[in-house]
Amino acid sequence: MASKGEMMPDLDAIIVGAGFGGLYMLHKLRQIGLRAIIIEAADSVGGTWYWNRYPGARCDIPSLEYCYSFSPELQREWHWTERYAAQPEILRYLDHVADRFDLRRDIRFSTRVTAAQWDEAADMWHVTTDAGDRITARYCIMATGNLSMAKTPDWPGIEAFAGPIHHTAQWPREGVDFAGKRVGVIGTGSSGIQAIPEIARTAEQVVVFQRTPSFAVPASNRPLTEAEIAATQAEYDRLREEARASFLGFFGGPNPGSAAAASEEERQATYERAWNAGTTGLLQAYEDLLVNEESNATAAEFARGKIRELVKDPETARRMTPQGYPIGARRLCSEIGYFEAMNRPNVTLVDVRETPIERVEADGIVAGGQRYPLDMLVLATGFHAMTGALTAIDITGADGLKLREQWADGPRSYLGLMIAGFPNLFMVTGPGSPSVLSNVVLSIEQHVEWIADCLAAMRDRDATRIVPTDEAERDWMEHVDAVAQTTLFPRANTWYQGRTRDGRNVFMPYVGGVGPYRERCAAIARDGYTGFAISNEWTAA
Ligand code: N01
Repeated sequence: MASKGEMMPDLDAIIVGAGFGGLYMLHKLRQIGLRAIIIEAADSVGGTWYWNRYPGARCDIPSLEYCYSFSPELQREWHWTERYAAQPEILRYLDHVADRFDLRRDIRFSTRVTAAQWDEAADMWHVTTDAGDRITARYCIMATGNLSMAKTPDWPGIEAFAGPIHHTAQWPREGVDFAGKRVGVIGTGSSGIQAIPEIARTAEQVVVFQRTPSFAVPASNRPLTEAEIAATQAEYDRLREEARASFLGFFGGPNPGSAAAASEEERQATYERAWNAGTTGLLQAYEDLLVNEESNATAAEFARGKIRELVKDPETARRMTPQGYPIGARRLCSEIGYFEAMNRPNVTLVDVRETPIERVEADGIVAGGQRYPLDMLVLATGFHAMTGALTAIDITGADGLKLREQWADGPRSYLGLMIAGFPNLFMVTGPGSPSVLSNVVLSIEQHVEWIADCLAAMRDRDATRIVPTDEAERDWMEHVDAVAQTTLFPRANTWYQGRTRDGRNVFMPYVGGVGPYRERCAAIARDGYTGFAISNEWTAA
């Protein structure tokens, strides 16, 4: 390892990942005059929207909100065609962003970062890739996404399945032909619920293997009109500002008042309107739905009633009806024709809690003693969420500290931005920040701008190392947990939870609200980066 004076790093920063986070990070670092590159495993940009090409994939936050705000020109020139854009359109948008800001020349595609090692003597990271690169950089910025490491079940016999197996998050670029095929779909989270109706349209037969039924609301998707695009364009600045100050980072907020306090009649009318208002509608019907159990139960019962109305076979409806967890505590799914698809004669539901999957055979799955002949499997089984992409990289911080070990009892961070013991390593929307429980594009922009401001301040003061103190990290984690416990989120078993080695849950996103979180990050920076230790004594830690 080199000493500080001896060796300068190859680059100011290495950014890992070319999705929404990495692309803006690169643009921003260039703007402040830093030398940076992105290293990206895929052969093009897009991140989650590159990989998740399964049929039916689309955003569940309105397109006019689920896009960058940093460039007024970009915001003006891009015209979304649908209220909730489908994956190909979002990918086209990110391709356009990469071209418009000339980002590709600083992206190494088809290259996976395998290791990153902190060099304490030289204040830099040594980054290794599967292409054999060894690159040094002062800063390493993980824009690796919260949902990017696909999770694959390990049922006995799965390797012997003779037909194709497609994970929704690793969908083949050329698409998949389901015609004449008997398709087993495993998983009924957001991905499965979006994919199943599309697969059922052309497959000979679909067998859906469901473990936990999800609450799902109609997407109420439709083409955007010129008039509504113009109306949003005219108000964009105000709407964006309000979203930044809001709880979830959306345009508009929840209706004031408590569901529990409303009359039954008023509640039903409100829920009925909210049901058709798009994917964020129902949970915004009353402001206390995610904190008041009694209120939440009224919304959950309303959604259960909809399932009973929409799913014709009472036994299938019973199995599909979520019980035992608050609505919204697991990600509320957005559906287009999901419940109707379950009425089709070519679709069968298997409840794997009642009849567990025993094994996979060359041409089928055996569950609960029954054999389901299948030609193809679609795994909509989700992700090693929030931590998987980071722990997949062999990250070694100060004093040989391994991130995998540091996070063995769940992720720890200060503000979801940095980790004690890992100097100059930043995360874009890391665990401990609002991230997945917000409009994530808005949260990405906030992190990117905070990180860029921090690096500019470091450069201006000739500082070469920043790291959160153990104490600041501990206090932040206690706060993240305390806030989560005031909500209903921890009452569900979800990918929002990490696990300690002794089996306790660790709630990972920060649910204290986008607005208050932003305020706090801004104040910390303004006050000289409180809670951080910075080299050359420029610190208010
Ligand atoms: O993954 P999930 P996802 N045997 O983890 C089941 C975002 N997203 O890809 O719930 C049997 O939600 C698992 O069962 P259980 C969004 O934030 C957004 O669908 O663990 N079943 C569950 O049903 C979302 O929340 C959109 O009991 C197994 C399913 O597989 C997040 O990504 C679209 C199993 C996994 O559901 C993840 O969604 C898509 C096993 N061994 C995704 N293992 C939008 O709309 C897992 N399951 C924008």
